[in-house]
Formats: sequence, structure tokens, C-alpha cells
Amino acid sequence: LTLTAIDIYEVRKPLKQPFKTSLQTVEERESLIIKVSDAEGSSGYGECVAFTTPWYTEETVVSCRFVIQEVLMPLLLHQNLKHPGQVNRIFQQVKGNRMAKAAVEMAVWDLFAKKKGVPLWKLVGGEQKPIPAGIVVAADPENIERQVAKATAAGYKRIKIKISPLSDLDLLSGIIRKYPEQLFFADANGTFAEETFEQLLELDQAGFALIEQPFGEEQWQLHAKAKKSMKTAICLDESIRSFEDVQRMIEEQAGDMIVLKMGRLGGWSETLKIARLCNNHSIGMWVGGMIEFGVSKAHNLALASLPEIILPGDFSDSHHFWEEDIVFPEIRVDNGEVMLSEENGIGYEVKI
Ligand code: OSB
Ligand code: MG
Repeated sequence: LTLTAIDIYEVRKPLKQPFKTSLQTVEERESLIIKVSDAEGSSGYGECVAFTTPWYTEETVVSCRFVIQEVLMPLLLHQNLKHPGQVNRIFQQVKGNRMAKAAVEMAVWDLFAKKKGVPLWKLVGGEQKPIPAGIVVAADPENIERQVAKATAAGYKRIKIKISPLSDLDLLSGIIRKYPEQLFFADANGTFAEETFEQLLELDQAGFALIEQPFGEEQWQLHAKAKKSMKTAICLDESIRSFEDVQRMIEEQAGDMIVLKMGRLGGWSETLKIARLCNNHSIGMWVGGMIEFGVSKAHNLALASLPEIILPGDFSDSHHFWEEDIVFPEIRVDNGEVMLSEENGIGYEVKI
């Protein structure tokens, strides 16, 4: 496999409704779609999940465009690749910039699967199964009840509620008690601190199946203390930037499970390595989202097809965030499940 072209396309779409987290309100999503092509005219697609500003991670759309165009492209173009796993190794000489690397690496995996004539989920060792879908609900007390009712009626298998030390705990536990069949996750996006540790402990009674990233990404000790003091599972998101971070979480007992975000971890190779490590250590994992378009979602669905991934991931219907997605067909959640495409590669056409 020899890449003859790598193209970058910019996509920018308003969200149907602004998405409010305690860190940032996202009103518009800007993303880079990467298309890699070979001499025979086949192409593969990846999506860069960096945001416009560094509110969630350090990388941005502009930094990724620079790194992809000026640094990663020259390393990869015209190289003879036997397997997409080589891309990660070639990129190792470039420090960090995992979102930029992931976007290109994922596109190569898609192309490789297409050249082999297999769905990407099959190539990575997944199985054909309905993928359980979860939705995210912003921490807006005015609308939360209505949103939970709507998501449950739509059949979503899990609802993730954005929380912070300012959340109304009585309101949350009231809602959770009203839906005993529904699975609830909480995502704090690192908003708790040593001073609010006691408030976190109170969340133990609310009925969440897990709490995602209570403390900041470097707060390994606080996470270990929370894991020891709580019965609710501690799930790390922002803290997990690499394979080594997962090793550290295991060694320091700083969490019970992790969110897999391929677009932030550097792509397929690193993520598959992490999934194996978690499997060997009985660490639970599920596939996380970042308000993405269909290209990234399609890769994430292939990841969720791995037999060791059981918990519902961040998989909302294309029409949850967007009037119109950039893939055909769009991502459809039916009765809380997404069917895996039997088409080659990511299994979706890209409309750019
Ligand atoms: O922390 O999981 C997060 C969105 C953007 C950045 C970070 C996160 C999120 C979400 C949305 O929680 C999940 C989704 O896309 O469905
Ligand atoms: Mg999160």
C-alpha cells in the first residue's frame, strides 16, 4: 500500500442545540476530514476530533492542520506500507499531537480494510453485533428531566449526565429513581477537587453506574482515593492519553475503568493495544464520543464491535447533534442500537 495523496477537508456545522458542559458551551463544530488515497484511486477516511480552542485537550483544529500538513504528510506519502499498524511507528518520531496522528492513521486503516475487501470491524477483530447506544445530557436543570424522558422513550441503553460540584444531587437521584430500568453514567469532566471531595462522596448514593473523570487529568492520587472510598466505579477519560497512562491507572489503582477515545489516543494501533491491556487486567471500557461527525463515529462503531467491549458507548443518532451528517447512510440508532455496516472499510460513504 503506497499513499499517493493525503487531502484535508474542513467541515463546520452548527449543533442543533448548543451543548453546555461546565468547561465550554459548544455551539458549532469544526472538524478536519482526512482522505488518504493510493495510485489505484482507492481512498480511506479519518476525522480529526480536536476542537477549535483547547478547552478539552491541548490540540486544536489549527494545530492539527499544521502538524498533519507539514509534519505527518511528508513522513507517510510514497512510503510502502505493508500494514496500517506501521503508521503509528512512523509517527513515533513526532512528539504528542495524538489527535492529528489519529486522524491520518485511522484513514489508513479504512483504506487498508477497503483494499482487503473487508469491513473495518472485521479487520480489527470485532464481531457482528448490535452496538448498544448511549446519549449524553447536558447539566441543565431546566431541561434534564425532559431530555432523560425523551432518551429513554427513544430506547437509548444508557444516559450520561454531565455533572459538577454545583449539580443538584436531589434532582439527579430523583430522576434516576424514576427510571429503574435505565443505566446512568455521570461525567464530571474534572470539575471536582480536593476541597469538594466530600461532595463527590455524596454522589455514591445517587445511583450512577460509574463516574467519569471526577478530578483533573493529572490528579492520580485523588482518583485513587475516590476509588478506595466509593462503591460507584471511577472511570477515567481525560487522564487516559496513552497506553502508559492506562498502565499507571492500574498500578496506582486510580480507576476501575476507562473511556476509549481513539481520536484522542493516536488512533487504532494504540487503542487496540490499550484494549488488550484492559482485557488482561479486567478493566472495563467503553467507547467515548466528542460530538463528532459520522466518519469518527463509524470508526468508533468498529471499535465497539470488539468482543471485550460490552458497555454502551457515546453513540447518538446523527440527528441528535446535526441537521445533516456528512456520511451516507447517516448513523441510525434504532431501539437504542446501531447496526454494523457489512460494507468494506468504515462502511459509510463520505459526502465531502
Ligand atoms: O468528556 O466525554 C466527554 C464531548 C466533547 C468532549 C468531551 C466529552 C464530550 C461528551 C459528549 O461527553 C459525548 C458524545 O459525543 O456523545
Ligand atoms: Mg468524558
